[in-house]
Amino acid sequence: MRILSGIQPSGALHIGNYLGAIQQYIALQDGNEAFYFVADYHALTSVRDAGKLRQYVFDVMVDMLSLGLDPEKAVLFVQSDVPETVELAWLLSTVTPMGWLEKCVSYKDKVQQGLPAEHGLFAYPVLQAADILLYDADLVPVGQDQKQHLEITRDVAERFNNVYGGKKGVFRLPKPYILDNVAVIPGLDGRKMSKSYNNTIEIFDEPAVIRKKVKRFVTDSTPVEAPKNPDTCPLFGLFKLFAKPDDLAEVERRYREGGIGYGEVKTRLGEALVERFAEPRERRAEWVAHPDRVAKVRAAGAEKARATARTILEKARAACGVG
Ligand code: AQP
Repeated sequence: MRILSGIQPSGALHIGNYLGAIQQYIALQDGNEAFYFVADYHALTSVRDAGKLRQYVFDVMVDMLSLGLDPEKAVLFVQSDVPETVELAWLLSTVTPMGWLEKCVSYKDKVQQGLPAEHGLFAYPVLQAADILLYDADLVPVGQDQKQHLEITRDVAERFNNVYGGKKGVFRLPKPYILDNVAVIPGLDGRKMSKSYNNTIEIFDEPAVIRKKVKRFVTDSTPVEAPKNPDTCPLFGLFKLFAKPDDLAEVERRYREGGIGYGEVKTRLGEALVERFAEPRERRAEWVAHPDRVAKVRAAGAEKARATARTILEKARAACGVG
């Protein structure tokens, strides 16, 4: 199967990105044809400093490599190394009704948060459709927040196929791959973990910072000795995703019986996070010390991605009569 997904270089990656997306990238790189990219064209909608953007692109490449994405198995590339993407975005734009974009929740949210109401932000789902359709993807691993955008990708592909595709169609219709237990990872304040809500725990923060941040996790005021419901507690929900089985069973039992305070759970979550990312942290230091190796991975990825992208773009150009 062909797998495709991307991550914006708009700041340090957080554990919502890891659980909601990168873990699935890692699982799917075996036995599939996987393409994973750093979405720098997309990040231009929020990052307005060239030096910062370049640094973030490097950081996300390094993060992906350190967390276990393997350039021998998956194509790792940077979106803007494949400029064919923006040409396809234009072709798709010409068949995308305004109404489809106007109903996008993500655009409305971002404008409400203070981002300027610019065309790039508004047309973001069309660029995303181009990212996906350009690689004939079957499956797109993402978090729940991307579900609506994926639906638009399918609608745009279908529309283009209907207008230009003849019997065979030009584009394959991709499916989202969203795992229920990690679809929406809560942040420190209980809302979706998100850079723009300032409620994130960064994967590669220093261990001391991770331990301290976890302490900010918002909980209710149930006293230590009172029973608590682990099924509805966001703190437990996160702990569950990182704890070792024995620790998990013990904490769950003490939740139900009473006798565990949120402070202890936060401490244990902090430790579990530090432990989980200890090895990737070491690998990360290696990659950062060798930017030439990162550049090599990037160049090789660009070449492979571009070769695939060109074929599909040519099909689309021929179908609509340009070029
Ligand atoms: N809290 C989350 N739970 C589950 N999945 C998540 N993802 C992001 N946050 C969560 C998934 O991570 C992938 C990459 O995300 P992105 O690059 O599109 O960044 P984002 O979704 O824009 O991340 P933020 O932190 O929420 O950034 P802002 O605040 O700028 O919008 C995607 O698959 C996403 O679903």
